[in-house]
Amino acid sequence: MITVHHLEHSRSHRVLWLLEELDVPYQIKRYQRESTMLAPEALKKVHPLGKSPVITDENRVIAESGAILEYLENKYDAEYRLKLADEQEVLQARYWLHYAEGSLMPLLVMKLIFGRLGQAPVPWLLRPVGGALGKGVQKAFLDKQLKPHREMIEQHLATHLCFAGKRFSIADIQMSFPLMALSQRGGLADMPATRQWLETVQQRAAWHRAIEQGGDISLPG
Ligand SMILES: N[C@@H](CCC(=O)N[C@@H](CS)C(=O)NCC(=O)O)C(=O)O
Repeated sequence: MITVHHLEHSRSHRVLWLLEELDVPYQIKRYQRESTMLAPEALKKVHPLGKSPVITDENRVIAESGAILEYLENKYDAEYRLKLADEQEVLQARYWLHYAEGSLMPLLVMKLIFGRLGQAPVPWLLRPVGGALGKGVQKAFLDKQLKPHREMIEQHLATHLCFAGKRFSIADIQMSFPLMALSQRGGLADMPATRQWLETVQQRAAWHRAIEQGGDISLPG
């Protein structure tokens, strides 16, 4: 039986979502975030980094959401519910699967950190300086870095139904998390096709079943 080590409000929603899409039985082991928003120490007993998602299946421990999605699809999608056959779509899906965590999320995590330099746990005396520094780095560096990403994603979704092309795939599941984070950290006002895509995928029955199983997902701005 697959066990999903599920941290609340986290990337492990992706794994629950895929399992629901594939209708594969699984069990959830739940973890609450600490007051620091970090994962509890208990997750380090499953995998040395102590991050979520991580799954166990037949004595295997698999971490990294992209690797987990690929593993589950290869092993449990014999019916090609989401698996792609068209070579061009397979290549596109692979690009977005890796891009989500390799290129986009690091900038969004930096935005989260620099956006908090004016808050606890930064000592209160330093918060005005920290806040100003954080805003400056966001404006001068991060927002500039993010601009071509925003344009590339919007252009892609304005001309394709899904990240792979025409068919919904694990690339859409993987991209959902950074796009929810982007919507909190910069907004999607100038990205109408991306907003539309997000609304559409969030209407899928399996998305809702994953929320029922794992709890709502709200990401900090
Ligand atoms: N690249 C990894 C990132 C894993 C990750 O950072 N997960 C976050 C939750 S969204 C986490 O465990 N945060 C708690 C912590 O860092 O202690 C993946 O895609 O699985």
